Amino acid sequence: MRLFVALDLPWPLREHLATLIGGIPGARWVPDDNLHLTLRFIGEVNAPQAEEIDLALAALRGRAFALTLAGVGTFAKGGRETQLWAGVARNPALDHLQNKVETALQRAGLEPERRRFTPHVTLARLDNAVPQKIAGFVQAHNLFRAEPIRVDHFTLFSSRLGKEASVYTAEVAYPLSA
Ligand code: 3AM
Repeated sequence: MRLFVALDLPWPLREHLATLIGGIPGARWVPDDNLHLTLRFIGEVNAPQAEEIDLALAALRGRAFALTLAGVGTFAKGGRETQLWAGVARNPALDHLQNKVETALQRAGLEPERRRFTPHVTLARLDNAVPQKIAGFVQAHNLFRAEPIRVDHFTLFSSRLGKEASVYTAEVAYPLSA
């Protein structure tokens, strides 16, 4: 199965994010149900590995914290913008949790993640979008700032690649203490 660790987002926040959607022809917008903040992509694993991963994540002790989504931006590959996202206001508690997840996953036998953690919520994939439209969107929504949410758990998701959008299933939620 294909796994990743993420924060799910409460419905009112997903609803708020959904109001940003639109105005970029050719963008593939993420369905509201799929909006999440990835802590660590894992990829394909077999059942024994999945079990190890679950055990390691269940042993992680972390504290609940507040999180605010703020700003929008893009990731680019080979000089082309590929991904449009909502950003996260500076959040040492989130970085700390991500670090703990990374450590737990290495304990479960995964190779270290080489890429730096850049917290974001993907809003759209931009395969065929016109750069001026993307720039316009970023300018228009630069001051986006959501209500803070309380993060009191993180989640192991499985992902099935669908034709239109991937189908994400929350497999296990791991509580963070108050
Ligand atoms: O949270 P976002 O949307 O940035 O792009 C995938 C998504 O990221 C990413 O994992 C998240 C949950 O599916 N992803 C998919 N395949 C990946 C890979 N091979 C990957 N990240 C890194 N390497």
